[in-house]
Amino acid sequence: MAKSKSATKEKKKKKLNVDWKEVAHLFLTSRAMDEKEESELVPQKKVLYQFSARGHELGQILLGKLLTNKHDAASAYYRSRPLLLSLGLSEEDAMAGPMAKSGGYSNGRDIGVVCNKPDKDGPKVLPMAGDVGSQYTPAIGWAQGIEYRRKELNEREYEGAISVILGGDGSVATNGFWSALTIATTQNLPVLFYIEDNGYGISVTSDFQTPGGVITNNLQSFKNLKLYDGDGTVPEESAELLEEAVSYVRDRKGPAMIRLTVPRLNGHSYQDNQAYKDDDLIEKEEKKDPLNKLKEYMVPEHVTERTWKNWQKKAKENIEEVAQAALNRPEPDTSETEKYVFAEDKVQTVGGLVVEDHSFPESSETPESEKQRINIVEAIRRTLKHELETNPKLMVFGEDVGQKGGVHAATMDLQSQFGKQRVFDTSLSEEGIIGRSVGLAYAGLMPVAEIQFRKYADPATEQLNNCGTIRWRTANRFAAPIVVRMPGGFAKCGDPWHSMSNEVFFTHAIGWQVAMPSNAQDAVGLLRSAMRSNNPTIFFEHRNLLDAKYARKPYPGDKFVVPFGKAKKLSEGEDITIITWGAMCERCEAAVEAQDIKADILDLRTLMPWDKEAVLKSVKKTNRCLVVHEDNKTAGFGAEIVSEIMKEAFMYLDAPVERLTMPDIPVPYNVGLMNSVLPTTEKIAKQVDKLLKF
Ligand SMILES: Cc1ncc(C[n+]2csc(CCOP(=O)(O)OP(=O)(O)O)c2C)c(N)n1
Repeated sequence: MAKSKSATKEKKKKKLNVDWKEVAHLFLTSRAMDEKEESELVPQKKVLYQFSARGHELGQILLGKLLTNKHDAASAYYRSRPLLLSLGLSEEDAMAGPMAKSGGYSNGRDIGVVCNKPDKDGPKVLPMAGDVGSQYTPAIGWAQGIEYRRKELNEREYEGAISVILGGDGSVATNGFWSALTIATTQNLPVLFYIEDNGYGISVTSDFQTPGGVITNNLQSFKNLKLYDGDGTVPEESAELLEEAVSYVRDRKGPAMIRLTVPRLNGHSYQDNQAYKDDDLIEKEEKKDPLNKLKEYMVPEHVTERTWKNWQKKAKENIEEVAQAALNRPEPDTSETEKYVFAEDKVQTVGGLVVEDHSFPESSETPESEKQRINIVEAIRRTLKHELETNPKLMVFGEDVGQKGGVHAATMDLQSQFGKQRVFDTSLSEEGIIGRSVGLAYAGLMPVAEIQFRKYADPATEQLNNCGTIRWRTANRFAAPIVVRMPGGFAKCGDPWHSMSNEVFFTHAIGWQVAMPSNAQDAVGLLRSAMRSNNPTIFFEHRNLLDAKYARKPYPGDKFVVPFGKAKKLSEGEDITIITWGAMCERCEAAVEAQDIKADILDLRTLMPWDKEAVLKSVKKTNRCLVVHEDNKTAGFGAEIVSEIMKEAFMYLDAPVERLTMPDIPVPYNVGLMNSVLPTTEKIAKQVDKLLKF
């Protein structure tokens, strides 16, 4: 049973292992930074976004000093700069970030307090994000990664490592918080939730975020969670509670949560004037300033008043110099702004297999065909199996993926062959599945996640979007190459839930590769490429193709890969170019066969990147083009293709480039309704005919 505990109630004082002088130095440094920004740099518009840490510093600094294992990681948020300083972030980087100067943790790409620390040989700070609550689930992935490397890969250096998540009292109302809490407590992961309760979100009080306003009270009955509660402004109390909480998690007693109350001495951000707080409250908060409490604790028992004043003066002088050095840094190079959306020449510091110098078995673009044809489900299963066999860092998971083998049977028997650490069920939280994948990838593993149906990736949208931008946001310091398998599209019938494709969403999201195989051979090659890639990939499994005769092909061998961005010609001809992918390939082929014409049918196979070169080459030859897709029309991926053709091949066209797609509605359930709106063979043939006669 979880138990809450306050250090003030402890009778016996523990001997603390704290270097208070260092804590004071870091505290004064952080405070001087905030003050410099608030009094000068923001008013002068040299810093455009400022989120003050004033009031929150003490606990963060103490926590940072407790993160001593090389494989510890913290997932923090915009008010966490004191933690980063405590973990050794350079003072100049800490000030240059908010100034959007070059270098540092994002090279001017991200708001300064949304930072990261990719220390190869020490504790890391995982890339922060602006979305409140999104910091939780990646940290869970890191924790699971620690345990996987420790237990499954027998890497002793992961012994005792922990994952820490920092969040405010507002963040406990988010999906990410609950998803992470569920995974941590059901899987008994080494995670410490560190809640900085300043009583407010922006202007909304804690009792709107959790009934009664105190999250640790409400979690008393949460199984497998140790709770600590205290005043984050009192030096000894904070230090003692934090030491206990960190040790509890390090000793593998289970996950824990510590809630420390702190005053928020500024508005939420610089722009927030706190008009929603009355003067009394503001005064009360000022009185709770942890800097005064630290001073009271240290002067005169540990140092003299004079020494303290001297430290304070020195910290201010130092920050003047640091700020000037940061201001002197050059502006970021505009010619590099588009770099690092995807992996480039320079390898990231943290995340993915490439960082681990992982070497894969040989690969080949030439299929070694067996005689027997297999369906896509079997193709996926065999490819997953082979990669699981040859890559101990690869794991496969999702809802019902374990014993059941997935609701589409693509992971059937994999758990019994590879064990529950490598092939496992997850809780019903897509945000949890994707966020956890991101953390696992940071930990140097290759997560292959299944989302049961495309539409059910919706709750994971925040994590998916953030995953795609990690490399760019951190200027190539971090990356999270993961594979997300997701079945979708129509099948025996349609419906708005299981049958959506909406692949265009992922092509528009930044940093994702998108694969949409139309047959078993390509499924093998693309999935293998994805699992060996240094970029995240959405791997779309079309439901109507999973067991379709059209999609059955011989297994192309364990080495077979299909590179991304290479279209496949399904038929050759001069009359017209038809561009398509997924389940529409079969229909386009049938439409052409039914007529006495010769067409280039291009199966794009991947939409990001897409084979523009092959498309333009073909259109320049045939002078006519039809794009066919199942996704709805407006701003569908066809619009992108057509726009490129118009720009690059306009002078070659003998007819307007047409699109045949679903109208802008969800896929209907009734088969008659569904067929009335899907591009069918007949509709494709008719459209081709129209273009040929133009
Ligand atoms: C998903 C999301 N919704 C809304 C916001 C806007 N927002 C930024 S901070 C904040 C309040 C966060 O409060 P809390 O978690 O208590 O942290 P604190 O700022 O008090 O330290 C809100 C609503 C956001 N950044 N992300």
